[in-house]
Amino acid sequence: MNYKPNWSSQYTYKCLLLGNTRVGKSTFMRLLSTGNFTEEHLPTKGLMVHTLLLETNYQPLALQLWDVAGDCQHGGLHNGYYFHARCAIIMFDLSEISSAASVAEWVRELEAICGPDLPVVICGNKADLNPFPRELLLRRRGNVNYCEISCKAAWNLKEPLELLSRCLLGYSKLHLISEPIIQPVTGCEVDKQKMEGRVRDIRNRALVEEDQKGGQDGQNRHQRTKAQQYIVLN
Ligand SMILES: Nc1nc2c(ncn2[C@@H]2O[C@H](COP(=O)(O)OP(=O)(O)OP(=O)(O)O)[C@@H](O)[C@H]2O)c(=O)[nH]1
Ligand SMILES: [Mg+2]
Repeated sequence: MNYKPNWSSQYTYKCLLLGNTRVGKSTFMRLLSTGNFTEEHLPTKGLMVHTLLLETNYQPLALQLWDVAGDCQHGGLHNGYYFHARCAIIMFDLSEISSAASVAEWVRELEAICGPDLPVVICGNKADLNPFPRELLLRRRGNVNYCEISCKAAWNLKEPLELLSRCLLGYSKLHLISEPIIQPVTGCEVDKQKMEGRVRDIRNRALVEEDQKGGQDGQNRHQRTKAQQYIVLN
């Protein structure tokens, strides 16, 4: 058979979708694959996989999303799911502080199995709800990116995919040139300007990696003290 797919399997990447239960992992995957938003929370049992084909200004690639139960009762994540992962989206709920507090734990678990160099996007979902304001603090590392989305308002859904594609293919100016047209739930919207400012602020306040190693100067000590007032995302 003379079948030639228009992307090479070399450019197919397994992408883990991680995060606590109810943060919206399956909603995100369902939206991207069917365009439908579901109000109900149907806990994922075990695993769902969906492959997204992405067109970029450089070359196409495929992200194979692995959506697993955030809750151990429904299967949880076994180490085997992590094998051969090439990147990950760690999702949390912007209106639920405890889901943000778990992000660092998800990062640690991921790194323990896949190593520290895996491209990761930390993604706050439900930007249409009341996001908790300034508690988020990110540790800046080369392979970790931060973004916020709303599945319900269909806002910014392409950014996590774009950030991962840039890391995976190594083009800093890469952007997606096509995306599924997804309608927001009627009446659900986000204040885009406000949200974009918020994300900029979180990115700007990120601690540089040296701070984690415990520098001795006064400024680092000051930053570490301040950091204790925040939820540190990774
Ligand atoms: N307001 C709002 N609700 C959302 C959004 N995204 C998802 N939800 C709701 O969040 C709930 C949980 O969504 P799921 O996608 O099932 O969560 P999950 O992370 O897959 O949960 P598990 O499978 O249990 O790990 C559902 O009731 C969704 O309707 C959003 O952007 N805004
Ligand atoms: Mg799910």
